[in-house]
Amino acid sequence: MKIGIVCYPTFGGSGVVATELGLELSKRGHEIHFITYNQPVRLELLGNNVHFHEVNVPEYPLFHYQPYELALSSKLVDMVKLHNIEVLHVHYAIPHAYAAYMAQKMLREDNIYVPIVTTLHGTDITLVGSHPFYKPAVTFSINKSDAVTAVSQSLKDDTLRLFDIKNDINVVTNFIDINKFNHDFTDCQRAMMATDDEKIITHISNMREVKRIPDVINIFYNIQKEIPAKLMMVGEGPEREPAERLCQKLGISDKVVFFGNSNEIDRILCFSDLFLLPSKTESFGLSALEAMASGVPVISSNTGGIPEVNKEGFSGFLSNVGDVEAMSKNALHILKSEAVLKQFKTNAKLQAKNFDIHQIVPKYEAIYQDTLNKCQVLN
Ligand code: GMT
Repeated sequence: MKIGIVCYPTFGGSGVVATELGLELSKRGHEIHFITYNQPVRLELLGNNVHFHEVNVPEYPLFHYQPYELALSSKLVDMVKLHNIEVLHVHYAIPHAYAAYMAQKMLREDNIYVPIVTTLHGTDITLVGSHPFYKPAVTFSINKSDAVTAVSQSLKDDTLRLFDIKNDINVVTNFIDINKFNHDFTDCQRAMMATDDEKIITHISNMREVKRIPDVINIFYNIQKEIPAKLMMVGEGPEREPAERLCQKLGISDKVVFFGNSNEIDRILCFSDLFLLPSKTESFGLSALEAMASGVPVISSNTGGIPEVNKEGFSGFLSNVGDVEAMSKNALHILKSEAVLKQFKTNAKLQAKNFDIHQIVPKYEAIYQDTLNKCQVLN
């Protein structure tokens, strides 16, 4: 199949999922066209089956807001015609599903019908999409998509609760290529980060308010009072600076490393002992899955789709949002005993295997084929 993928090309989870999906589909013989404003961060290899088409939005001083949706829908029309793209898979309702619908309408004028598959990732539903300013457009775009998927059952439930949805929503969970996280542990370079007796705690996110970064710091503060430990903070975002100030205030700056955005997540996870994800909400928690695939147990909140990923008492522990004390206690329970830590590491890896890419990607292929079959009736 010739598949157009529209996503946010940044370090967010939706862009990562879209990129990994495109790469795996290309390995399975499909021709993939990424259509977005930058080359996606994890898209290193372009080749015969993987193409990137940049959406340019010319700056025009008259416009207070530059019309990205317009540029995207025009680009989609051009690329579908030029490359005979058969299916458009848009990640994120805002504004991608909306722009794709306009492209579909324009193409229809030329008797081309290209189905739209929309994948909902979370923030497009729970945080931004349900805002009254966007809600009618998001509802419309979801209802007009030829197929809709959500990355967890929890996100599907939220979407049905928050919007007036007439379409079916398929749950197709996020996934992981387990093999990519099968490290050669001698190559971990752990010694660069901590001494042998120190435990390494890691948090990865785009450091927005929803990630509850002060909770991450406070949990670590409690941990390091009882055992030698270091904290790895990976990612960029508005909460990074306040977090650095909090570390100074608590007197733990020398134990906390702020990496910024990194393309070496697997290397960092390779030497980590525990992953913290105390988010206020999380449709899935891809970073937690990546940690688990690296054999890193997860201390998380019990919100949104996280309980579908992190299994209580098996791959880690889950607590109520904001319950720093419980999260600290659970973290110490895992970290204080080498035997317990070893068991949780093994379990984390086992749990991650339930989300192996080879089980999930065929589900998307089936959905594409289904929309194409329906299209043939229309054409
Ligand atoms: O919250 C993020 O880190 C970014 C955000 C995004 O839109 O890229 O992530 C959302 O999609 C990810 C991939 O499906 C999920 O793993 C995250 O849980 C989800 N974030 C939220 O729901 C807050």
